[in-house]
Amino acid sequence: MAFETFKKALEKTRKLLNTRVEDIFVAGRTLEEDELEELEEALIASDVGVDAASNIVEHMKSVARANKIPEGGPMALLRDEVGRIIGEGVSAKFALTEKPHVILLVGVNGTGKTTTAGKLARRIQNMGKRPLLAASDTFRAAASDQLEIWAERAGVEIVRSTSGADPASVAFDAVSKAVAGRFDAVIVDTAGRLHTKVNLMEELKKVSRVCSKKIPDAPHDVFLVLDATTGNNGIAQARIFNEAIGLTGIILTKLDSTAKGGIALAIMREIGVPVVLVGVGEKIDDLVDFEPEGFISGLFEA
Ligand SMILES: Nc1nc2c(ncn2[C@@H]2O[C@H](COP(=O)(O)OP(=O)(O)O)[C@@H](O)[C@H]2O)c(=O)[nH]1
Ligand SMILES: [Mg+2]
Repeated sequence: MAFETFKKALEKTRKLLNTRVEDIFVAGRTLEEDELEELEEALIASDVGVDAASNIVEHMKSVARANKIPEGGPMALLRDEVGRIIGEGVSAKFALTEKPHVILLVGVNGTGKTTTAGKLARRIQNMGKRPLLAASDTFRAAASDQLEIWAERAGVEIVRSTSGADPASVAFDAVSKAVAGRFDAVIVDTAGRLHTKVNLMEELKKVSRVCSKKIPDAPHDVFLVLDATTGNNGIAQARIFNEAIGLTGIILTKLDSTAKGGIALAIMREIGVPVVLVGVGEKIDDLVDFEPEGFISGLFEA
């Protein structure tokens, strides 16, 4: 089920890639230099990253030179190459390993952090576990209200404070409540931009530090919520957040509304942080596991 949903989310990317790849290889099984150059451009257009695109094409060239093109022709070869790149990369599955398992959601404004917090709460509940939401985006009252709506939808508890309160203190209260109340997970929603002079990264580090005051190895996960439609800018964001606070994974949102789904590959390859979950819509159940097999099928199969 999740596999199919995931594939469906890649529809736009697949259309872009397949149309171009079919045009390129219309001549049949030959692999000429200029065709490969066009393929490289098509891959770059789907945002797999310049580096991955050239790596894929270089490999295809050497296979073609050695006359080892598989039965399925250039398309099958391309699929194998993408599979190889994914196989070489990092991977991780979403799981709760501690009780409570503390999850920090970070990212710039509008990428889908609050929505993802709600979806994640539902998902954890579906696993038969009890999550607690923490509204650590305290700079706008509306941000906490928005999370509260998700808490109601998911039917889970929320810790929030008045607008302007210290984000770290909300996180601390939530982790404390989760320990005392034996919750299974805490999902901390944070701000993407601050309306104070405080640096966002410093603020996030403080939120993280405060969690560890209550539970030494918390937060157990720091997920960057990344908007897939931002393309290469997303890579820059991932790099900055990873260097500043250290990420355990990436949640790639809005995969349903972009033809740039190749970004998943670029992130794993260039940043070395696994894409763990994928947002495929605006509803509470629109969050699925990142599945490498589904990703490859999604890119190449109708
Ligand atoms: N199509 C689509 N929209 C999403 C997804 N995730 C979030 N959104 C939308 O993105 C917008 C910003 O989301 P929000 O959670 O407020 O972002 P935040 O500023 O990072 O907290 C909202 O309109 C969401 O409905 C997704 O996976 N797919
Ligand atoms: Mg938000």
